[in-house]
Amino acid sequence: MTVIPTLPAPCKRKPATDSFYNDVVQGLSAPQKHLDPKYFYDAAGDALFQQIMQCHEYYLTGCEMEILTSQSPQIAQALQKYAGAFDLVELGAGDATKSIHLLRELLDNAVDYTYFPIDISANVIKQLEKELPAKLPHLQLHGLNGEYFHMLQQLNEYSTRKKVLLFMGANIGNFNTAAARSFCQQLRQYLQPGDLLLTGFDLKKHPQIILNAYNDATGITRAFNFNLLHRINRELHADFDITKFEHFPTYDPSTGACKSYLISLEKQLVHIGEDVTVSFAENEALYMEISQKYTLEETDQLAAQTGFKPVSSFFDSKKWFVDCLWQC
Ligand code: AVI
Repeated sequence: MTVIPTLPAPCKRKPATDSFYNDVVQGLSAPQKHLDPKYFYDAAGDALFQQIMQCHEYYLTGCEMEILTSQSPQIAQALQKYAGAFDLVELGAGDATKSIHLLRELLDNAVDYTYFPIDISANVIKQLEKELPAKLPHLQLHGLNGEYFHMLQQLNEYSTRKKVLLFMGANIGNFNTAAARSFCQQLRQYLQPGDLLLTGFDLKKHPQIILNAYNDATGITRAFNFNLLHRINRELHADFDITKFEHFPTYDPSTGACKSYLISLEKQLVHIGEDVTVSFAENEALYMEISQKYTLEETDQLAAQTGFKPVSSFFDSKKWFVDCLWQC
């Protein structure tokens, strides 16, 4: 006899295995309430981040783009000098709008390499596999859809070639300094002596310039932060009242920590599904994201602490941003 299990009635409570739900509940139950910024990037968050990158206050994208468009020949030369023959692996490849300049330069120099973009979004990888060959017909491309370390592990089983890892866009800034150290140490474990890492850092500069980048006049960064509350409302059946929170970016020039908060404008209760109630005091801060800024000396220290040796630095003309080349 076949027993057909009864399907449970649709339930407003999320299962305990849902990591989004668990992370949100855990973050909102902590003494310093926080949300994990990786959840910013749903479809609406992706679109808002695209708009942030177009904002004139958000200088980071333009600075790194300038480095890639004007210095790809020098970067390509350095990669060949320090690595010889290699494959190019990009963590969080996105649409490769910056790295395409380096990819093209390497192809123009007849460098034999395969490009392995890694991204958590299957859609991103699908798009890259569809669009890049049209732009770079001779490119050998193998997309990897999944979590960085898991994909690096798979790659190590598949290819024994030397690796050049790209981690662009100041993504490392979204870790606090301790987490950046442990991330680099972990990365190092998937690399061999002689492998290279090219990673972008936003540099310390006048505090107002940094603060404005996270507080654009048109309110796109504000909307980007609030989008996560909308997402929680929609996907986890919560009832955040957006009008009762204020976007509050901060920058501490002594530590280089640029942190964004949402401030509760009054004492209030927020429900998540039927089981969880979170209470906010008036003026309580919900910590959303860090975007850590560095000096070049601090990037050198980070390399030294995590098993890398800095071999070259590529700056934009204002020296606001640096792509550091480190070797294992
Ligand atoms: C993705 N990351 C490098 C951006 C940053 O600058 O920290 C995310 C961002 N958040 C607000 N504006 C941009």
